[in-house]
Amino acid sequence: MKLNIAKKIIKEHLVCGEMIPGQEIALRIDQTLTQDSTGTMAYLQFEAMGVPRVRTKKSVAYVDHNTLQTGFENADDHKYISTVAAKYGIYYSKPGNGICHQVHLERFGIPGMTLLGSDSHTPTAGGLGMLAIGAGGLDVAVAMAGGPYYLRMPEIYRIVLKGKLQPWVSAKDIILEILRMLTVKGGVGKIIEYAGEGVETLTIPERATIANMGAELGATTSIFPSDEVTREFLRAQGREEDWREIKADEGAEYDGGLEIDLGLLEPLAAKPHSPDNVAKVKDIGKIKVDQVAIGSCTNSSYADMMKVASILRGKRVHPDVSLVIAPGSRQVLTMLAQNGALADMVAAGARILECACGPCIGMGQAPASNAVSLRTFNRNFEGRSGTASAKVYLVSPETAAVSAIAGVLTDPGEFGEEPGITIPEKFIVNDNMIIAPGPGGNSVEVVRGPNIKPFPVNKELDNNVAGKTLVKVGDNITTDHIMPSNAKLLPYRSNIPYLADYCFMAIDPGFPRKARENGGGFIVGGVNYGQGSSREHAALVPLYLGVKGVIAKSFSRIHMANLINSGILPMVFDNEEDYGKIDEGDELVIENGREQVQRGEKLTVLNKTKGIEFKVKMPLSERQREIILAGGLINYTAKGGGKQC
Ligand code: MIC
Ligand code: SF4
Repeated sequence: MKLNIAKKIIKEHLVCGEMIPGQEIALRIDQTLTQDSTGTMAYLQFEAMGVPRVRTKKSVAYVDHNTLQTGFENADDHKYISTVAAKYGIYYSKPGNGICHQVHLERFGIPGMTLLGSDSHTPTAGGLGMLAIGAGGLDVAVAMAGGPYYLRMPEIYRIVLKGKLQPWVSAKDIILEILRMLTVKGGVGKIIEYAGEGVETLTIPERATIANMGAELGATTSIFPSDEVTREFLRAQGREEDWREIKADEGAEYDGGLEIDLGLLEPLAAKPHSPDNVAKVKDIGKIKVDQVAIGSCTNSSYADMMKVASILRGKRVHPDVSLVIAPGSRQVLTMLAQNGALADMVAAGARILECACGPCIGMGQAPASNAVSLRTFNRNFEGRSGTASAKVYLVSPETAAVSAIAGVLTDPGEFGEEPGITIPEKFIVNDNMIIAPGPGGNSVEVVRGPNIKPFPVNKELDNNVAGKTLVKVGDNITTDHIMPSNAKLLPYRSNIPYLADYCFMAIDPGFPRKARENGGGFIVGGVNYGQGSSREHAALVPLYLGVKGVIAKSFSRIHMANLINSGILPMVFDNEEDYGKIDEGDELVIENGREQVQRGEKLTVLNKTKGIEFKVKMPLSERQREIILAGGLINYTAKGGGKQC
């Protein structure tokens, strides 16, 4: 049988199930990654499993999100993660070493392997030909304990890249064009596989930029072939032995696809407040810019930074613009420092930030009120920058740097000739901020700070599931809406009771109070509910507040899995029109809910307030149904569940 790349890797890792789109499959996981804002919770859950040492080929714990340390909380969490890592055989990447996805690409990613990460941008490693998937922390904890990762077999969607990019057009513009075409829900249920002669013209960091923002399409993951370009990248990282060729068989089949002529693309920007709200930079016009932020796991590679430095060399950042730059890893920063590019940035007036997520997750650098902020990042959801009224545009590093000088949004083509940059044959490799695990075990004491609180665990599903509609929201609600993250809240990722007061803060600040007063209830949502981050806090916090179910028009993949893992019913309107028949405050009842779930058919929900009934679907596998009945994955596993298919 002729196989595409995704199916080749899935086949090699298939523990059970068949590669039929929509059917549940389970995959053996070779590597895991966590970052600190989801990692603390993932390791608490891993510890609860009582496994003496991780059973993956390699597990890495990064600290890159919560690095502000405005109080003891973050530093305590870092200590907790580093001691857990030492005890259980996990590599620990210290704060300052870089953003997890950039460092993983440089130092650990291996073509053909599977990677499960507690961060939605884990697919970045797809640029290297890895099958890299983002998941909730609990799923990653299970993988560390040696369990397989369950998912529905995605469709494999091929994007053929033809031709070559014009000067000043970059990988970011390719993925923005794809987002324009497919929208933020266009990738749901799909693995995006890249093919065509255009792929050979893209470096690994460029491929990684594209794979990274596949998360914004809602895709399960994105993957590129592993070819001579991949080999060169690994050689430059001193890891040529990790290379293996992976390409699709001639005549391999796909479930769908599209073609893009790279030569026709122009610099693009995603306008506020969605990554798919894309237009040509020149059509948006010369809007005044207040802030430019360059970095994040999307665009912080050596080449990206060198392009920026070359544009800034000998120039001055516009007096009205604050330009902040965060190189993606210490490797990148070291190389910029050694070749003088860092000095060019500083001389032009850039503010240099540490190698971390920083402003991308609202950890500092919140823009001024109503400010326009151009960012090379991947998400521009309303309020995510830390300033509710800010207008964030997502652009390429070239557009960002040129606009920082001009003070207005500018098509980089206006700057003149594109500066050529050369990529060194060898990158500077210094892994002394990565602590390899020793023998671990009882010789290591895990240090827990006072901010680490127990995580909530659900109880078995009741037969009568009833409660009020606590909130009714629209389409494309993100996990940033459900459980916001910013410099004030991120330190509390290991403290669910604290976070609970901020659930749905931007949409309905009264939500936590209503949930408490009513002893929990239901959430009603629109299309693509829970898109964005992998944070399981967007399920754990509602669980803590007593939420029993979410009824939506459709769900994003990771959030739906997190709801199931928490034992919260994820229900899909059988008839979308019924969405219009529920109002906030309506009393909903699922009579004999437990039996209905057991029967596995459509559930009947009674809207007692309006005196009407409607049907909802629960598109769950038998295993997922059992998890819901048990009250979440932890209970299911404790009760002897976790059967291997
Ligand atoms: C994000 O970009 O939203 C994050 C912060 O990296 C999240 C993880 C988190 O919420 O901790 C993600 O993408 O999964
Ligand atoms: Fe960090 Fe931003 Fe990437 Fe999330 S999207 S991992 S916050 S850099």
